[in-house]
Amino acid sequence: MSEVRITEDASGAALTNGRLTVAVHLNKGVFSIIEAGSGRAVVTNAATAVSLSSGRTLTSRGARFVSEGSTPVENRLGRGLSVTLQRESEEPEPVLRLTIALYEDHPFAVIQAELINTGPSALRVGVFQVLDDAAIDLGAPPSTWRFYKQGWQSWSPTLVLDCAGEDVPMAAPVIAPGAQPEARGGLFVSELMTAIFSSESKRGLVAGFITTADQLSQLRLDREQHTVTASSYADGITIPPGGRLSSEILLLEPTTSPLVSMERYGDVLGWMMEATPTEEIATGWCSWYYYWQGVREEHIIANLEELASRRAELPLEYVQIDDGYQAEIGDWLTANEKFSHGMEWLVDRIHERGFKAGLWLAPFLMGARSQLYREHPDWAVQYRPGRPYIAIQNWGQDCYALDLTRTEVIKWLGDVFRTVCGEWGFDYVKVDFIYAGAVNGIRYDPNVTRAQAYRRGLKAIRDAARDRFVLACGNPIGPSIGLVDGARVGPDVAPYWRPAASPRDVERNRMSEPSALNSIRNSVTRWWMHGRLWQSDPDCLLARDSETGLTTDEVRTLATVIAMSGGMVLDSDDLTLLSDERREWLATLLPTFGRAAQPLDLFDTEVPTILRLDCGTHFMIAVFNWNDEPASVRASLPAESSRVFDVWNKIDLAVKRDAIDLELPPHGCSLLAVTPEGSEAAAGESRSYPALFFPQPVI
Ligand code: 9PG
Repeated sequence: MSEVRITEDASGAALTNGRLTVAVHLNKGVFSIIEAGSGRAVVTNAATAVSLSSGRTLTSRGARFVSEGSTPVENRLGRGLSVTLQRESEEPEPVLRLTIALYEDHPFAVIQAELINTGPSALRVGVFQVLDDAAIDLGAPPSTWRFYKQGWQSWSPTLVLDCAGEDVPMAAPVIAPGAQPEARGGLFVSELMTAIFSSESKRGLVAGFITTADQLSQLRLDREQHTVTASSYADGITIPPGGRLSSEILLLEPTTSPLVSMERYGDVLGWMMEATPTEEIATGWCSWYYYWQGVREEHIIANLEELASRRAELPLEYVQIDDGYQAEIGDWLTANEKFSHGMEWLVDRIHERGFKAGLWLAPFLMGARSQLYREHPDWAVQYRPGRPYIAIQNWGQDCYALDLTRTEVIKWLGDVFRTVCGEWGFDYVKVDFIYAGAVNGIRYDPNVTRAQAYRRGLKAIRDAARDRFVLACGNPIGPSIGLVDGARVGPDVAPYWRPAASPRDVERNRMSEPSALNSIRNSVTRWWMHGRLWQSDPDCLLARDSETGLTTDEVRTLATVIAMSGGMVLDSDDLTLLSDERREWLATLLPTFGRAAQPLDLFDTEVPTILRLDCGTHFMIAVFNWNDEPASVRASLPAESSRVFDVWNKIDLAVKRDAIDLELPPHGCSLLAVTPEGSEAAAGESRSYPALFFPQPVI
């Protein structure tokens, strides 16, 4: 790649870095993005627009752009050049500007919209359409396109949809933000980012926001018009006279390697949001998926003792107490009668045994029955004036969303987490249902967006928890980046494969409900987040062979997905009841490798079937059968001539060339360690694999 250059004349401006060219058509108020090598215009006729709360919309399309010229830029993305365009207007209107930048070393363009209030009175801004109905050309019709639908929060389904079919509707406020378009044929919606790829032309586009602190964002594809719109929500905040407001920054990358481009997008998003994921992956035990809300302190102690007695075999770090210890939703500092010694006592027991202690809270929720709500009914976000906003109905009550624009609420959050981490000594907090901080309601301070309110709350937790591990759960993806150590990336796992009594035909509407399959889907499709935005939590392994609806093959599949996610490894069973064999399966995931496998067929299917991880000395390859019947599959192998070890069956499949034929049971998988023959790791007589990713040095 080379220096970024600009050429300008009366009708246009062209910015290029040798990879991409951004061509601006000044007299039409639109721009195009062209692959410099092939000359293909992937994005054309792209305008930028803004909608004011008054209902007025300003768009560059049809107006003219006036170029303010180019400016060298140097920031986290390196060196580049930007061009700023102003929408021309005869009327005394607010000024809409668009800045487009290319960088020397990157194959993408970044663009940002801005509104300047040049008038005498305040303006309220609804939403920026950073990209407004931009035409997409992938060299093949939209019926061949696939759309990566990125969910709004942890539990929201994330999957690749066939554009010949239809989108899957999502309901606010739990799994969708309160800004969903009317469902209609041919409209596809993704939160934060998307990737669109034609299975025929093998060309695509990654489009996503790379800043997320201030505005929620959304991408929409209109299959009938072949257009994409990228929205950045200002939520009606005010620009005073003379003031200005920017959208979040959008990245656009035409691509023929969508997995690589999505990983690069993740890198950039992490850099821009100053995410600093640690290499050390958290491991532990969690009470939820065995004891549920019935958990008692005796259960914690029994599992702690079991862990302590098997430390060598099961080197887990955290003992995490989930939902069920608290007096009420909101009354976090009062333990209920099942935890009669109190939480500080329990932390001491956990520490005494040499483990770290974790605690679940839902800190942005306030249960209708809680003392917190009785004392502070005014702390709830309002749905309509005088009506508290119900963020979820759970635990047999309405749970309201906390208003994080109130300073008293921020102070209370600080007090809670200083007590939990400082006084009680917890080393880890699982902050759950925190999308509640970003619901679309009326807050005390109307000049704070949903994203900003949410981040104020999360920042208060981050600051009070100091260096303790903060695991987000039920969290909006974008605005959490940079403030948490770990984040759940899927719906809850469960001791059954599909949502209870869910026949296949309604499955598509239930992809956010607890089930092993729903959890697995997101752990695989959100692989690119891990190690870039945070360490991902694929949710717990349920290794048990009794009190479960999961078959042997399903448990192995779950273990395989968790291992290949590279993310956190927590088990949630009564450890005292695990058979030797099932305990060994859990042990197989330790120590963690820490890197995520790529889903090679992401754009071919809704749940990828092939994961590949390059471990340096060898590849780990997982092949899945999501069908309800056995399947024969042929998996291709990376090296021309390879030694293949079947991890779960502990058998050497000897030397294979190019491909391997596998018989997979329903919902089962094969996990293979593949070593190029003749490589050092494959040399020698005997080999054994004590752990998945770290083959023993050859003896
Ligand atoms: C504790 C659990 C566990 C679990 C979390 C979360 O009603 N709902 O929509 C709903 C969604 C998720 C959920 C519970 C209810 O699970 O993901 O790990 O901590 O809370 O209550």
